[in-house]
Amino acid sequence: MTLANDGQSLFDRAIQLIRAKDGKLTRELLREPGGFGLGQVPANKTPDSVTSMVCGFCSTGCGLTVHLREGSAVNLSPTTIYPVNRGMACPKGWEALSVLDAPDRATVPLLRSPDGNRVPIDWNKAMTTMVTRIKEIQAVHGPDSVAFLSTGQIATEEMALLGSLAKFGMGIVHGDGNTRQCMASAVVAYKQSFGFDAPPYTYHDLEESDCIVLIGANPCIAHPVLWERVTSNPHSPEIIVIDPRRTETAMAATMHLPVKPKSDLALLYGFAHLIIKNGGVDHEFIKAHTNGFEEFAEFVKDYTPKRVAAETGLHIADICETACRIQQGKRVSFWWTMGVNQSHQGVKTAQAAINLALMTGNIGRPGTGANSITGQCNAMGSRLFSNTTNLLGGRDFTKAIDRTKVAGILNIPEERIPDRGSWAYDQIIDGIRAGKIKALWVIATNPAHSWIGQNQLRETLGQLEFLVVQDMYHSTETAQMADLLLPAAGWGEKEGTLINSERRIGLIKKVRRAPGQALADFSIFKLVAHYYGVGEMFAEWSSPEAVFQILKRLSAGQPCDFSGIENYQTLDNAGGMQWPFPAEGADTATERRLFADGKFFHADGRAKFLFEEPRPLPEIPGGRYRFQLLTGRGSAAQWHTQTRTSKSDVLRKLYPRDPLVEINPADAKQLAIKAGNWVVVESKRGRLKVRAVVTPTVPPGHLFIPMHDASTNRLTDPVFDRESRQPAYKSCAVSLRRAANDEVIDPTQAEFSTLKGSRS
Ligand SMILES: Nc1nc2c(c(=O)[nH]1)N[C@H]1C(S)=C(S)[C@@H](COP(=O)(O)OP(=O)(O)OC[C@H]3O[C@@H](n4cnc5c(=O)[nH]c(N)nc54)[C@H](O)[C@@H]3O)O[C@H]1N2
Ligand SMILES: Nc1nc2c(c(=O)[nH]1)N[C@H]1C(S)=C(S)[C@@H](COP(=O)(O)OP(=O)(O)OC[C@H]3O[C@@H](n4cnc5c(=O)[nH]c(N)nc54)[C@H](O)[C@@H]3O)O[C@H]1N2
Ligand code: SF4
Ligand SMILES: [Mo]
Repeated sequence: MTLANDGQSLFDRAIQLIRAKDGKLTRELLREPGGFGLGQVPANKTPDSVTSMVCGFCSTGCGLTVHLREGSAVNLSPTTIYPVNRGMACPKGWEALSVLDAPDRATVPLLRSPDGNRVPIDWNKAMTTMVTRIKEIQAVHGPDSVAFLSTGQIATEEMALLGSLAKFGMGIVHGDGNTRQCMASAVVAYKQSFGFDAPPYTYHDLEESDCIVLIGANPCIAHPVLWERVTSNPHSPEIIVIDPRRTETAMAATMHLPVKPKSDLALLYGFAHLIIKNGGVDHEFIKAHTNGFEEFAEFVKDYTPKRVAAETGLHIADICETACRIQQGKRVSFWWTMGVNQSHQGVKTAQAAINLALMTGNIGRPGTGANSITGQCNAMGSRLFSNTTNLLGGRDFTKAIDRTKVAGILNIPEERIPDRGSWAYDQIIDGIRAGKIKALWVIATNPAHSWIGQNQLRETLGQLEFLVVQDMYHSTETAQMADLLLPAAGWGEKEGTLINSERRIGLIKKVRRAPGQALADFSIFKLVAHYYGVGEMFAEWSSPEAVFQILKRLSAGQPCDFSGIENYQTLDNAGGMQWPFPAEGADTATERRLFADGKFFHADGRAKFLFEEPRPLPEIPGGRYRFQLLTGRGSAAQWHTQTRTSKSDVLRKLYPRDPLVEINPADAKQLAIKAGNWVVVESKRGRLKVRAVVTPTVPPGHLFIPMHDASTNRLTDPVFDRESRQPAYKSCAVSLRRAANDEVIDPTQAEFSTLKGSRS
């Protein structure tokens, strides 16, 4: 990286340290108060007590000790005894409090008046307006003309209340969430292969493996504390990174396979082929615990190293060497993130990783597993309790027995529970376009930045009769489009639980007052229930902790059973607890993995081998659009659409000031592009102007643009995995050229890029 920006060089230095394999420097960097210029207690604000809670950014779920003065947070430091992070945090965690103080916090409900201005109103008017408009629209167009988009970034208690209120209380049929953008492929893959959506690992597995295979994952940037756990592995593990880019993680690996984007499926089948051929299969495990291996073995016969090399662009020798290292490993773990899930064939690619773990018996033992790393702080809570695709507790809306069970637990009439799941996110958007959905309620997500194929999406949102946005900030791209904005409290200003990647349930607490009239999402949902006239139905849902008790009942008997966790205090004392934790016979170890007994969640207790032929890329680079565009996380200091992270002075210094594209030096030379030049990147759908970063980390013919700039998704191609309906953000065809002096690409790009005031 060669960016003329102080923040970037500091960040580079941080990354250099993170790369240090012995972990010592990393630990110092991440733990040292003041290591990032953070952590000092302001002189006039000496803390008088501390409390701890989990971080509200990523799914790692680090413990943070919050320093309080007169009950209000003045500072924080990573919790040294929390089993996840053991005293470490990344820059976002360190800065979690400062982003709460931003001047663009939403402090009062805002209603768009007929002249287009947004007018402050009180909560009574906000609720009356919301409920009246929604009821009017439902009366004219039917109950399913209203939909909601939820999130993986609020507490489980909140998302369960939202999903239950919307579906059982308000008769809304369609609701989805930003976890569709993120986790859907892993969810479907696990459900089909294991019988339940259950990431099987504990983070300790990163320290126990002798071979760690990372597929489409860049933990140095996206999960820095998990990377730190890798550096604490005492077994000198093989670290195999499969990523088209030579990422920070790839640089630290023992082996990097720069696959052609979306050719992972062929590669993983190729490994299976070689391992079978070379006798590396665990027949005993396969026979006792799986179905479908014979068919799978027959299927991968065609995936010879020669074919795989042709399809992946890798050398035959590297493919064979990697298969050999996987075969030789005694404790091999396979980890994947968005490079796998965000693909037109994400489910099958995830299952190809699962197949490798199953066929080599690398599951259920320390240091093994087919492990999807989740993204948002409560993606796992949303997978189980958002009540969107799945009925509460990982159940099925279409099964009468599941509906009866939930109706019984919640003491509601069974006919209140819809007998079908929601439309997926893209189907909801299509529904708006087709005029079927007239009102949308968006909670803690920012689709007007993060959704794929942005120009089309913005037009579609503009078609709505009524758009309600519930957010911490009034300035997000989506909030600015809202007819009604509901000001929400954020992390640190409310309580509840989050579930991290390793299934650990952790607490968040109220350590600050929310600004102005902003309310916890929980309180907003309770208000909506009251004004809608269904408050009685949620009488028992009186506080987050009361809802936790309901969630326990909903989880009982399910694979995610945590009915044995008594209450919040128990969670607090234990430093978070992993599911399962049933009322009877729970394993009380601090770090636990699934499938130690080889029993999976299908009725016959067996896991399935699932596979299909790779399908071609939906948009193949060529002609005018000869570059392949990859998108993803740009730095450890940036979070998604930057509504939070752009509000911290410290974090702003740690990432590049201007939006950027990474270009291979050979391509840059050919197009006479120099580092720092403004360039234009264009797809069939839109174009944008960004600064060139010339770096060999991207292969020739490829470009990488971080997702944090609002215009990135103007380029992306709205295609979806057929099974999971997850958007394929990580591949489309684009062109590249130098921008002419003072070239203005599109007047709206400025609007897209500067909304957050982050580039002053
Ligand atoms: N700092 C920071 N951390 C975050 C987030 C954030 O916004 N900022 N977001 C959180 C969330 S919600 C998520 S989901 C995670 C995402 O975490 P990651 O998935 O690790 O992050 P990405 O950068 O989106 O993608 C990972 C890698 O996939 C590679 N890739 C692209 N296409 C392919 C392909 O076809 N095959 C393979 N093998 N690799 C490919 C990209 O080059 C990229 O390096 O991060 C979480 N952590
Ligand atoms: N091109 C491209 N696009 C991508 C991706 C990619 O790799 N490439 N990755 C995708 C992935 S994996 C993800 S997860 C999505 C993320 O996409 P988004 O969910 O749209 O991104 P965030 O910026 O996290 O948006 C969260 C919103 O919730 C608000 N918020 C935070 N806390 C609270 C709270 O407690 N209550 C309320 N009411 N509001 C709150 C924030 O201010 C913010 O506006 O982006 C996706 N988009
Ligand atoms: S790694 Fe994730 S959970 Fe830990 S401090 Fe950073 S953002 Fe928070
Ligand atoms: Mo995500």
